[in-house]
Amino acid sequence: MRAARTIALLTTSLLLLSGCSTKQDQPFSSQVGLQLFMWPWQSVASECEGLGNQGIDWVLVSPPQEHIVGSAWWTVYQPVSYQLQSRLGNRSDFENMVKTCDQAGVNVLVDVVINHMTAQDSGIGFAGTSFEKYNYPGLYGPEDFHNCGLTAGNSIENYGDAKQVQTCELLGLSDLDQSRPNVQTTIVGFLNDLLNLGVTGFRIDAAKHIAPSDLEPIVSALPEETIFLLEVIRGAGEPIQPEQYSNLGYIWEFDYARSMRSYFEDQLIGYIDPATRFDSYLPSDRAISFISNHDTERNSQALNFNYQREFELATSLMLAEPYGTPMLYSSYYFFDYDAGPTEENGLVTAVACPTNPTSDNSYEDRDWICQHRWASVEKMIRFRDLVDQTAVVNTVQTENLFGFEREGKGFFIVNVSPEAEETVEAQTTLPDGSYLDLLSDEVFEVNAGKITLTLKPLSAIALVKN
Ligand code: AAO
Repeated sequence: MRAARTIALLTTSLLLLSGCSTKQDQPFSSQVGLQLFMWPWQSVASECEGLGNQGIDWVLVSPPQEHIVGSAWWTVYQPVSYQLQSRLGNRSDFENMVKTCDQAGVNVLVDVVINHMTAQDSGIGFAGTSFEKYNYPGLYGPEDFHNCGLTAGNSIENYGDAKQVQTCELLGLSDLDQSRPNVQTTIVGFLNDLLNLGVTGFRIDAAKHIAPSDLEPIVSALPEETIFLLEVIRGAGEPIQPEQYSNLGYIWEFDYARSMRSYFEDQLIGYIDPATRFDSYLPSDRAISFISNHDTERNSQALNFNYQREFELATSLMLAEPYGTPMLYSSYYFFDYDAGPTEENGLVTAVACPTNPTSDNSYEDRDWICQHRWASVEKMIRFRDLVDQTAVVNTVQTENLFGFEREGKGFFIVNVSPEAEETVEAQTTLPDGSYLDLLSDEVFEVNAGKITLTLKPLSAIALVKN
């Protein structure tokens, strides 16, 4: 399998190069990623050293290609050309970011928009390229787009109709026909250009809207070690499901993020069945687990900055449990769906994180939140590393508490109630002795296979051997 070979290749070459073991030796599924939504390249570069020290293995950056002009964040999801010139920076900024991150041990994955181009009749893009909705000089002409003829405006109206989803226009965006060899070649050229600049892989935006048989030749044309993360949103009862794409890459499990919202915001953690919780999800080694992304942050399907403490605790739970490859999320505060980050002279201004970032901070419109800098994140990545490869045993569950032992190595437990403090006596196979809560630095004792844990409202404990 592609992923397995990637791991072997990476491991061998890194071991040869460094002569020692590094975090990058870990299989992709044991790594931790971070989406830095709308962060300009220079800011990502400045952040990478800290990220490497925190134990973050890869960052996912926003689409880098020339896009339509406008202040809404989503202009970057309407490509005009594949020149690397955007409100997030130019080609040399991008190249420098990839090099700097690489030196810090952080891989760069890039969000690429290859399903479609723009929804505008005509215009001039960010880098000055003139275009029409079905004509992008040097790239695509009218014959390269689907004309589904299934709906009045050629736009997707019904997600229950697979043909509409994969041949009509998503949100009125001109829909590339990836079954055409010249379209495949052009897309592969764009992706190879990014790989030559040193990126490790891609998020395929709107992958659900490209038939797997049309995506496969693109994936196959790229080097075997390329990482693909596919956006195939799970929709109940829809004919197109993530599983149809799982041989092509890793896929975000949207039901994971949705469940985290219901556990924390709606406090439904007491009602889950831990034994069957992941049964309807993608297999763990194909899944990206996440608490939110830039879409769910805006559409109420997931936790967001309005539930900061819950977001932080959900992130801790995600890092504590062995489901999927976790992707953290870092973003800016907003009131208006469309609001992009602040800009100067058409470029997104450098990210300024709060001086003391915690989940208790308050924000003004379009302040950067920098969720990944909350102290608990680094601590929970440490917990994750220390308990790596251990099974989940001795689950604890009450109406407000959910916890488990990572067999013989650690114990994690969270209280989702904003009001109730609760104490439990948990059974454990952790050897008797003292254990450190990485989150509070308090010490707990395991005695005769039992441990007493008191959790304040909205809090967690993450124990490892002291
Ligand atoms: C902007 C304007 C539009 C305008 C358009 C063109 O906002 O009003 O029509 O320009 O002028 C981003 C922004 C868009 C923006 C677009 C273009 O989000 O606002 O449009 O750039 O600039 C579907 C796709 C999924 C897609 C998602 C938004 O499957 O791929 O829609 N996400 C990606 C990006 C996203 C980006 C694009 C794609 C386009 O992450 O940021 O758009 O490049 C169901 C389906 C999903 C479907 C949603 C759409 O989900 O299953 O596949 O996602 O509907 O609403 C329950 C259901 C679940 C359902 C969900 C809906 O949970 O169980 O099935 O509710 O929330």
